[in-house]
Amino acid sequence: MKVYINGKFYSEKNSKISVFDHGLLYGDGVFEGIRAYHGRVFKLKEHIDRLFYSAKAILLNIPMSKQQLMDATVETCRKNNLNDGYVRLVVTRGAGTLGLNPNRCSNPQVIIIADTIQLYPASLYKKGMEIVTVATTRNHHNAVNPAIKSLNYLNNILAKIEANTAGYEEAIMLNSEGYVAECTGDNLFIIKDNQMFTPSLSSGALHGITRQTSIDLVGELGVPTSEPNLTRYDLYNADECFLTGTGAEIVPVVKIDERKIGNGKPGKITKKLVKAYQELTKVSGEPINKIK
Ligand code: PXG
Repeated sequence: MKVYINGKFYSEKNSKISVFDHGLLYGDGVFEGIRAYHGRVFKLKEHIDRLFYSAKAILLNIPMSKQQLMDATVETCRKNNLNDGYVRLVVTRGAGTLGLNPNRCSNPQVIIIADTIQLYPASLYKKGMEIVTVATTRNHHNAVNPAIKSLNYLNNILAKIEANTAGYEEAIMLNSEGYVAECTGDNLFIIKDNQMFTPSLSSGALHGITRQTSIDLVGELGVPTSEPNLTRYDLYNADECFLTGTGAEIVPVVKIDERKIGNGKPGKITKKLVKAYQELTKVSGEPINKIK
């Protein structure tokens, strides 16, 4: 594997970052998780845009243009012969002194790793996932805004630990007002009476790229989406539920806090969306090898 760091490629063994990097010391930095399908980088522009928004929010200056970063991402896939897989883009605050002050950090580190990912077993997508609500509250937007895809994922990890210790793969996180925000690494959707609902960004959902794609694809099926405050009661009484994320893609949910959702099987619209999403990944994206 060849890893991109600041414009150069290194072997896995030689891919090294300073122990004084504030990305490590304080989780001070931002990242993106991107997929490649069939030799194309899926939704690359959207991911790069979001990375720059995250960086802006934490006053981190990415030392490259968007186009340069897109080119570097595609180049990293090419160098690794990655036709289908997962790209992790990381920008850290860079090495500094001990102490929080980001102004003492000089060089933001731009890292691109091209690898594979499988978050859940294939069987789970067929039979659907059972998930639970956990006690860990999603970050308040005045603390760390959930829109920022920062290197500090402890909020999500704590929720994931709660789910795992209870014997579940994924957790529903509520915001500080008790409304549904999202899962630890995925956005959440429900379908009720042929309408789709998902938590708004202001209720603590990440502006998920798979979320937006799902809203668009389900819209094409004639199902409108709205973003009201959602309570657990709304989830329990939904006809269908599913999660969306770059890593997990579209995951049907069949049980929430032991309440069966719909008939306890992946829903009709959910299954149509899974299919439409797979079709889209076949034809869309930035080609890794320009000559096709
Ligand atoms: N919410 C959170 C908190 C996320 O981290 C999503 C929603 C879905 O957003 P996208 O843009 O991916 O549709 C995410 C993204 C992993 C992993 O390693 C997690 C994500 C993406 C890729 C890999 O668990 N989460």
